Amino acid sequence: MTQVQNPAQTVLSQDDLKTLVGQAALQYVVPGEIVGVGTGSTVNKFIDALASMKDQIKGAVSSSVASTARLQALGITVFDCNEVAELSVYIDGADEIDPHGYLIKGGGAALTREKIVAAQSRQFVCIADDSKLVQALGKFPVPVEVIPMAVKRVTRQFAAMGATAVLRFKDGAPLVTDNGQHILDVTGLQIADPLAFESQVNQWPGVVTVGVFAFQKAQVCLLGTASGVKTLT
Ligand code: ABF
Repeated sequence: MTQVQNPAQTVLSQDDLKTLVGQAALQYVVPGEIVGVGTGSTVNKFIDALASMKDQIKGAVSSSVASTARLQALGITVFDCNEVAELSVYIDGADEIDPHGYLIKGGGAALTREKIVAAQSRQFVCIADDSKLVQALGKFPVPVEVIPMAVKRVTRQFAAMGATAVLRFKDGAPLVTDNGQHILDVTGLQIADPLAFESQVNQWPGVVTVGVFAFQKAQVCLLGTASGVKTLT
């Protein structure tokens, strides 16, 4: 674990911590290549920082309509995922991070495209403020992207394991993801084995993506803390 000091010990807000890690992630960007870019407020800080070196990269592959819009507004070329064989690095946030680099993601409803781009990248660098670090995953409701016609059945399957799945709403209607699906947020889970949990739920008919990133875990986690950026590998 390496740490960038905050010598002045200035009081840093959560937004400051996100800016710190967003800027720190630039060191993982390979000049001349295409960068995989996630979604969320912390990633937005990375995107804003990436603009400072946009002439040193070919462009980006984005994980959401929102990130695509932000990248393009800053003059960064966005490539379709199918145009790129492999990415050197994927930079993305998370809702929970455990000491092994296993993640809960999907609070921003972009989990499916995030997992696709993460899988297409050689290195996944997760950036977050230290409030996201947990010893065990599951306190944050696990997002699960589901085909609309399977919502009730998948809800019953989670109930059978003692968990509660709630359909995510936005503006008074069920949220529709960039892929046209719905999101269930699942509480009451004890995720002792993230790999096994992801495998199990992935197989349920109608499940598009589970918001547990165990098979696509982060190889590096940059955590924004009051004393600076801590690197977990
Ligand atoms: C995205 O970033 C989501 O998968 C995750 O839920 C979210 C975290 O957002 P924020 O950085 O705004 O806390 O990758």
